[in-house]
Amino acid sequence: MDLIGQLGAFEASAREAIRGATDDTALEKVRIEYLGARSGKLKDLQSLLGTAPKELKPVVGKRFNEVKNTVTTELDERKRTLARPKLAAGGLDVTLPGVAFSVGRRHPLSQTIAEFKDITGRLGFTVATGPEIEDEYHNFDALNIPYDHPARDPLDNFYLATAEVGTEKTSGQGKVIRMMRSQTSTVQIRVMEQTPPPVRIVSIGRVYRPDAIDATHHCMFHQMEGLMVGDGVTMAQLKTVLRSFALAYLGRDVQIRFRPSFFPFTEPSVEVDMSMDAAGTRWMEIGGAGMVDPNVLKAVGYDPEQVTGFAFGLGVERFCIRRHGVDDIRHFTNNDLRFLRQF
Ligand code: FA5
Repeated sequence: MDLIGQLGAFEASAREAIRGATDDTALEKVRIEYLGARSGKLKDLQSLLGTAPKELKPVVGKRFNEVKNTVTTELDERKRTLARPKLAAGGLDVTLPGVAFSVGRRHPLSQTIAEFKDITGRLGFTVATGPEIEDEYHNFDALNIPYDHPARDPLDNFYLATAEVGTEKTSGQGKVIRMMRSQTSTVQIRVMEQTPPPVRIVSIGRVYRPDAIDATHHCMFHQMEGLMVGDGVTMAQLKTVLRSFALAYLGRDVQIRFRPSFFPFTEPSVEVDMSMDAAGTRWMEIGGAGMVDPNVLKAVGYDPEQVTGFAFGLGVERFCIRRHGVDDIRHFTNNDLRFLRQF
């Protein structure tokens, strides 16, 4: 029999002997007979390895190691089995390994949203919600975005079928035009329509835009809207809230900067960036903000002479990207378990 055949025969016979050993002493005998360092059968086979033809040596060597490992593992397992307490017929062996159930975990964005609510809650903001299927009135008109504003371009929004519904507020030519909301600022309006001042809310949810998708842009993403209206609310408070929020979520090494900007529903307006490295050489935009425009306050029945307010809208994915070093926004929706299991 060639050496490979002999190794196979050794393996088969050792396994049978291991299975046949019914107590420790018998098993120890088997061990010495097959794996004993001085006169075991494996030792005899090992001494034959040198006689194998040169070209077969790697194959034979590999097979020798496999056989050795298999027999050693079986021997150890048998040893453990014999060491277990004997059971009464039909009894439960409490020493058997348990059945491991794989437990799911929350999506990284759901974890982020929960933390956002927690941090803003500590700053005194309560959570409000609004519909993802919106009407143009709440997405644009009430936010002081004129009918001919480029933000309403059909190429920049997901419009839905139109319908004339008598009781709802109409936009444009007397029709209720529905759309997937393009910003969570709609919720500002819905809250102010129903609540007298003061208000201090955040609203976190999905928004939809037919943007070109790349590492930092998606066509469906999340925003956190914030709104605080009351007597004497100031831009300084807005900046403090945004900076405190960003530091609480991202850590104290992050830098936040404000750039002058324009939104039809705030005046003055800013865009907010976060630093992406310690030196502040790379920045990423995280949101827009500003003091609520008096026209918006009037449209919801507030008196701009009595109250002022600030509002902000932050990109949730962008925060999560920085916190966890995620290199592409698409990971959040690819459903790749290798990514999701890291959170
Ligand atoms: C707005 O949506 C305004 N509603 C923000 C606002 C609210 C201003 C209240 C004033 C007062 P903007 O379009 O810049 O602004 O979007 C805000 C943030 O959403 C961006 O800074 C970015 O972080 C995120 N964002 C925008 N587009 C995308 C996209 N395609 N994919 C992922 N995140 C996006």
